[in-house]
Amino acid sequence: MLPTHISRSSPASSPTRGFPPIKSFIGRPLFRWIPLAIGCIFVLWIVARQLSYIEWVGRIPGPIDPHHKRPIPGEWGISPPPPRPHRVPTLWSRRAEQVREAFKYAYKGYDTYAFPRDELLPVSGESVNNFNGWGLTAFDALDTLWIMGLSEEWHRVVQLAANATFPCTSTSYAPFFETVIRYLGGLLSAYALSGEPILLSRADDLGKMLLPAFNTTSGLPMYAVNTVSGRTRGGWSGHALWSEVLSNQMEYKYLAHLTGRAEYFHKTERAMELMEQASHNFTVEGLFATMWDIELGTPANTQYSVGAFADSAHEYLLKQYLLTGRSEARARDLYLLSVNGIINNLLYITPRRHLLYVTDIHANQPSHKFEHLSCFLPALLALGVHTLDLSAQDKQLHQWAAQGLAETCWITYADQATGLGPDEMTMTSSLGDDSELEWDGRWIKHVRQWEKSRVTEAWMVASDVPPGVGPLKPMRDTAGRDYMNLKSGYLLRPETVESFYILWKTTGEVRWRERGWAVFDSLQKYAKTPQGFASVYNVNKLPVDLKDEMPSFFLAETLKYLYLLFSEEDILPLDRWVLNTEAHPLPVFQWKTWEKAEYDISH
Ligand code: DMJ
Repeated sequence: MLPTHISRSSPASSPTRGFPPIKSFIGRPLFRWIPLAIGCIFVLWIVARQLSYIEWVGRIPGPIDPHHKRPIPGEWGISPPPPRPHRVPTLWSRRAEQVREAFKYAYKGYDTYAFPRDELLPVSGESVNNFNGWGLTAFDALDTLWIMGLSEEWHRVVQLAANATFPCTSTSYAPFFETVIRYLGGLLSAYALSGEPILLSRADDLGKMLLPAFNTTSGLPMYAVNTVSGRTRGGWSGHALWSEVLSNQMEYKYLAHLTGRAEYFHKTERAMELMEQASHNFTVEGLFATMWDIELGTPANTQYSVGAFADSAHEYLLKQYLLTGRSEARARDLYLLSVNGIINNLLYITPRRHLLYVTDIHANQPSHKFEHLSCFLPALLALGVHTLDLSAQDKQLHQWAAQGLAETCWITYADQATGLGPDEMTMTSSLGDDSELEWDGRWIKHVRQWEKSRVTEAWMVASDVPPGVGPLKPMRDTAGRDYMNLKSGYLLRPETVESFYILWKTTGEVRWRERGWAVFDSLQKYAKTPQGFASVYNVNKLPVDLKDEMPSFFLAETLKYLYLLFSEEDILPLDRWVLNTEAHPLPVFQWKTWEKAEYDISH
């Protein structure tokens, strides 16, 4: 007897071996079911797909597990970045593509070795939590992922953001300035670009959690805040730094506009009121102190700068005016005051090469230090010239300053063995011990002298531009450079290429693109590691020594600016987008009638 489950006609016992001809099946009942079975499988497959789609749309995705198999983009119910246009490639679009590849490379290093921690350590392949531990690089890079059309990475970070609760332990604090410009700015710009509502929702959460920073007698923000308890703490100086006070207005005003929460506007605007009051009482006309008394809301020192402690405050005066549809005249007027204060007091030229630089002054004494951080200033000046209704004379002066400063920022790269720029320099401010002549390097004096001589000695004046503006030639010999590297490292900072980008956009002069390309070339040659890109210890030394850090702003800013500089498309038109100090684009908006009434905006 055969066991019951084996049929007598099973292949093993069948006398017919091999695959029978199709014809022989026609008319047999089993074959007639095959099309129906295929149809059913197809319908089930469609239903299954719909279910998983509904599941992704309908709920917040689960917690991120970096080792978990990644879901396929498209099944997430999150809008993907738009497809990038297919055009005939040009020299510059190919270069933009190479920047995109470099970005992908750096991000992959972060994704592989560091996600969801804050930053990659690109030499050791380790990671570090140095800004709250919420995934800083991912948040900071989010809008660049969108702009470059990297959908898989984009989806993963949106999922991370969707789950973010922005925790602090009972003893930890989130630094207010950095958290606003990097995390909040990152979320808001990614929301503005993609329309993904969950990003706005998280931005609103974070905006609220950081608000206690403003609970001071003056209303100026504290250095850091515990996002859970709302406790705050001051910084090392015991005062508020000017850059920290005035680098949250773009983010909080845009958030106020999107959410209708008036509190956001009022809290962030308080610093603007205090700046206006201070402007009636300047120690040096147009210059705002680098430190502010957190209780009184008044200047706490007589140091003036465009570099560390001050930099982005200058930026936010103009940029919040542009962002809010040019409706807030106070911001514009304070920008013009401050920028004229800079031109009249902080700009100098060196005696031999006539390098134009911006320095800081303390109790009326210029330090003659020039920081890489200050290399954002050419971009700001050029943006002001491009967007504001300035007199012809001011336009010219501001444009010369922008051009000359960007030229110096460039030359501090081009002079070095690596082609990368040092973080800080001491500029030569005298003719040397063997000279009996005094050198007064204040740029505005040289400009006025040059203007006079153009009128009285026109036949002798060789140049169309005043000293400090003309083109410079790179110099390898350190002795004749007119400056010394004080902090010799290149920290992957964006400011110089940021200025190249804005100068290219506003003047159309291709030399800014060429210089950006030279910087990118050096980055590829000297800063690349097997895991990402690293800061360089000494820009004038070959072979290079690399520092084990890849700051998030390298992805948020440096590579974004280079990509925008080379792209043939006008991805972020300057009249529609304003980039915050971390290069996160926010869209220009107009206050509604009720908002103007509520916020007392009259222009
Ligand atoms: C960035 O985080 C921001 O641009 C900030 O305003 C100052 N500098 C760093 C990069 O150098």
